Amino acid sequence: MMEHQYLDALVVGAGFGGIYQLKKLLDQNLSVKLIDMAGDFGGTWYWNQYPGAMSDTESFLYRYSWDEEDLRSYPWNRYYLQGPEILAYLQNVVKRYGLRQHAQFNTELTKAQWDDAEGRWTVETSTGHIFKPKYLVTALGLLSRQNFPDIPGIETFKGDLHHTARWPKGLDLRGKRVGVIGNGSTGVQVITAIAKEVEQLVCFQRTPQYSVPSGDREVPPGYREDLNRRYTEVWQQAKNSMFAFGFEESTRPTFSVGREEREKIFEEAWQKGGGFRFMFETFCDISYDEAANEEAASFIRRKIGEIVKDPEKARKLMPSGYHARRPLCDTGYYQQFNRDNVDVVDLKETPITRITPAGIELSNGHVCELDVIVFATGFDAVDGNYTRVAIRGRDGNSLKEHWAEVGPTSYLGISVPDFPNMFMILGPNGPFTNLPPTIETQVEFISDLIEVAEQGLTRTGSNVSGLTDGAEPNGHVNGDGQGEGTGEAGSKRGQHLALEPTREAEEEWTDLCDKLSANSLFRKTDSWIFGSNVAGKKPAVMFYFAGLANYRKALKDVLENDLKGFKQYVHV
Ligand code: FAD
Ligand code: NA7
Repeated sequence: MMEHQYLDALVVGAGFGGIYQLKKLLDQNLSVKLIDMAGDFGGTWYWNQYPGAMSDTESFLYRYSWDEEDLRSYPWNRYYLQGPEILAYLQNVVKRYGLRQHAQFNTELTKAQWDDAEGRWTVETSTGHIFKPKYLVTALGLLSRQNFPDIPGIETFKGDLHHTARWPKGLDLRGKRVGVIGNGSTGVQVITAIAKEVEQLVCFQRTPQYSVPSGDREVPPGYREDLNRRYTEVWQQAKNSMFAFGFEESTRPTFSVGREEREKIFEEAWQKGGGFRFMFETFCDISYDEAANEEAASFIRRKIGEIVKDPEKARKLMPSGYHARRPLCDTGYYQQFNRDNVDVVDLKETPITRITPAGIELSNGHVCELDVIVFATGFDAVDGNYTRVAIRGRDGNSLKEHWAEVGPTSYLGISVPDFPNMFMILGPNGPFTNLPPTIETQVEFISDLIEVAEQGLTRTGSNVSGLTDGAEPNGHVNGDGQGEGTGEAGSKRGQHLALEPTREAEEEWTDLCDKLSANSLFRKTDSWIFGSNVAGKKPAVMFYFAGLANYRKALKDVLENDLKGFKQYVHV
């Protein structure tokens, strides 16, 4: 059995969240290790290497804000970033800050247990390594655990079968008969990218989507220079907005303008591109007012009708109901259905009955013969990676058990009662936004909490408010890897605080999130956002719908008011 490795902090996950958290805690002179079950850094962008993978946040905001030199000089030249570019960007950050030496890959957290006597977590991994950190920061990703529907006969298929979130490098689809199940953001991207190269493409669609053009193109000359001049304000605006997508959300109700003006506003948004822009920069009430929503929805339906030439395909692709899922945008999705080699199957009319060795069999008996089946079926989002493994708190209960009745709950989307010094990045009931700015906000808050907890080393008493002046440096080994290794050298023993939220704080936050989304049409529409996309999963409120600016205020309020909502224990 391997010896236990004592650490100040263990960060799990090597995406946007884990990378920044690792850097921040190293900067705080703590001994830190990062693990990921992936083979390298990148998180989402390591796993999702399917053709067409692209961020639908514009390039200027799908990155970290804190490295000003990198912000202004790192090369990109289109309005949106392709998956491989984002992966390269993250790996460049890792290189720039020498983070690789602190990371261990192909290492999955399988179990974690809080030990009250030691004031540490015991973390077991798939490789047999056991870590004993004082702080466990989980950056497991909210769109990371695959949803792989269990379709009868799946194991009998003679061809290749791939989930988009586990795309094999270099898979060549040229000349193949390909079936894609799913048409969410991922399905739309992969379908658009492969339609022109495959022999035949059959899209198995359960629910038609509302998608608008992304507006992706090269940025014009002078764009970067202008942005570089304004970057400070650009981030300020984003962090003080609802969705942090880089535009002012509209305050204009849909019916405050006449029909002609409305049409003009939608048309301009369609031409400009961007799913969030179309929904939130045009009018303020599309996501909660039924009549306003129908105006936006019917505009998109008319566009689909104009684009798709075959009336039967157009009928199948036509969405009905609310436009109230995560807004999508594309680089020519509906246009692909004008190709003779691309068809769509409406799974509500003819459900899949089973997968056979030759392909996919429908309820009408027809078998679509295929060489490759692509599952673009999304994720067990938000809590999926947490309930999959056994993370057990003070009382021995797992997070899964803690969440069994009410659904995934937390205080601030970050911490959970009875799980001391465990901090989640993008945990349940965090803000629904462009994610890097929210991730940064959470990483910085978690780093502040850990700083406070560490000051317990040089202080007595558990009152954090008494710890703010004159704290001495804690003398931990710095982040260059020295002192890591087995034994206690990597994490100096002494007093530290264990921080966990009170049950009341968790309840209040949960109630707030419930109230904030009560009127949202998103909540009345099945999708991963409210946990209603996976068979057997109980729908639940999983996001804070008051936006990033309000969220940042709430976190500041906690820090300025003696860690309001947190209990503190001293551990020696
Ligand atoms: P991730 O990048 O998901 O990283 C989590 C890591 O944790 C993974 O590498 C995983 O292997 C690891 N992990 C999980 N469980 C364990 C375990 N038990 N042990 C060890 N390791 C574990 N967001 C936007 O804001 N804008 C976009 O345009 C956008 N586009 C997206 C497109 C796609 C195709 C997908 C899938 C997501 C997109 N997202 C987008 C969301 C995206 O996930 C976030 O923007 C961001 O990348 C999340 O970073 P993260 O570090 O929190 O998690
Ligand atoms: P999504 O948005 O959850 O889309 C998944 C798609 O897969 C969607 O069309 C689903 O249909 C379909 N699906 C799921 N299960 C099945 C089964 N059993 N049978 C047929 N079709 C199924 O995931 P994405 O990966 O596209 O996007 C997730 C987020 O990642 C996205 O919002 C971005 O933020 C990035 P449904 O619509 O549920 O009827």
